[in-house]
Parts: sequence; C-alpha cells; structure tokens
Amino acid sequence: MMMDILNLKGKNIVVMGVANERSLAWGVAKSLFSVGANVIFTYRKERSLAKMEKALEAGNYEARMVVQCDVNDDTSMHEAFTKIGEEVGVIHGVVHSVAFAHAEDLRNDFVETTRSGYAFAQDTSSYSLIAAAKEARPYMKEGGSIVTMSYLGAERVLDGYNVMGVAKAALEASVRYLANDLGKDDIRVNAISAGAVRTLSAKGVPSFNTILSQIEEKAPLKRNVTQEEVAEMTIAMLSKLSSGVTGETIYVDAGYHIMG
Ligand code: 1JT
Repeated sequence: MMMDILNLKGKNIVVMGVANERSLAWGVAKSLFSVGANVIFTYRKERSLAKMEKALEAGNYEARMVVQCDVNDDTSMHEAFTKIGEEVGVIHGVVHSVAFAHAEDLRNDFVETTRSGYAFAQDTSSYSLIAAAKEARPYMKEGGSIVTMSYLGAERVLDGYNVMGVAKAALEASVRYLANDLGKDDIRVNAISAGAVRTLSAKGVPSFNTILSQIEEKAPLKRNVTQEEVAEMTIAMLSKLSSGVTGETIYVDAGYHIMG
C-alpha cells in the first residue's frame, strides 16, 4: 500500500499543542490517524482537552493516550514523558506545535518588549522544544523524528510579530543544535515554516485578513495554504520519506518566502 512507504503504521507519535480543531497540531493528528500511527496527545488547558475530546469523538478517532503537560514547568514535562514512555515503551516521533506570548508584546512596538514578556515567549515557544527533546530522547530508542512549527517572522520583520519572531528565530536555531546532538541516536529534528493559517493563535491578530490577502496576491501559488497541507509535510518529515533530512526548516507557504 502507498502509505507503507511512510513507515508510520503502529508508530508512537506524541502531538503537543492541540487547542481546537483548527490547530495545526490537530491537522497533523488527523493525518497520523489516517496512516495508522498511535497518537499520544499532550495538552495544557482543560478547555483544550474538552475541545480535543469533542474532535476525537466527532471524527471517530481513538487517541492512544492523552496526558496533561505544562511546557513552562520542568516537573510537568518530565512527568508527562515518563507516563508516556512507561505506557508505550518506545516513542518514534514528537510534534511540537506550541507557542505563546503576551498579547501586549504583539500589540506594542517591539522596542517596548519587557524582560518578562521576552522570557515568557522564549520559554514557552522555544525552550519547550529543547525540554521535549530532552524528555523524549530516552524513549526514542529506535531513532525517530521531532518536528516543530515555525513562521516566517523568524527571519523577516513582520509588523506585529515582534517577540514571537525572536522566539521563532531561537526555535529554528535550536532545531539545528538539537539535530547535531541527536543525530548520533538517529533522531532527526526539523521545523516546518507554515504559511499563515486561521487558527486560534491567529485570532488575536487584527491584521490577519490583510496578511492572508497579501499572500494570495504575492505567493507563487496565488493562494494561502491549508491546515491539511501543513499536516502532510509534517507527516513527510516524521516519515521514512525524509530519512536524509535533519536540522532543516521546510517552508509550507505556497512559495511566499521566496518573493522579494
Ligand atoms: C503566536 C500567535 C504564534 C500568533 C501566531 C504565532 N505564529 C503565527 N501566528 C500568527 C501570526 C501572528 C502575527 C502575525 C502573523 C501571523 C499569537 C499568540 C502567541 C503565539 O503578524 C505578522 C502577529
């Protein structure tokens, strides 16, 4: 069968960052279910758990495990991955689709960023990948793949992205350093730089409609990308299809980033 070339059937994949059915992480989870992977979810808020349970039920999907995990807390991260590792034995993949910053840090000029707002954005959106890699590593005994979600604001100045841009820059650099460390264990680490997709994160962005129409005008494909397209590239990066790729940032953005 076609999906056998992915080699994801029966593999244990941890998905972090489903807030609702629009989440990029939820798109990845749906694709993982469709190729027969065992999906293990982590969530922070009870509200996210409720939305996820509803989405699982609506799609008739069965999670292998659902575990609470606060990425800002070392103990919580350690306990979550210990629970997962002891239950499933081997972890084959981790999808890190987690970011947060305080609203005022996206609203005010970047120069006004506070020390605490900077630290919070970095801790939640960038350090959390390092912590996830550290905690998952002991259970990734058969090699594996770690994929995180980034955004163009990591390397370009996008009005309003501000402190998140700096956090995504650190995230993409962390992908390279983690790839170097974990390569010896046959663990690959990559980022997907997703084009703008209307998710919960995008909701608080007043200029989001403008961003979407600028992409439609300018991107080579003359359109925006979908949750499914981001999910399918993530599946490719988790799968055997990408076995020679690590430390990379892959753009799923209708080609927008190549334009001047
Ligand atoms: C966060 C937020 C991370 C929004 C995000 C994000 N990654 C992408 N977006 C959407 C976005 C936001 C802005 C933007 C373009 C896209 C909000 C909560 C914190 C984490 O401006 C050019 C601001």
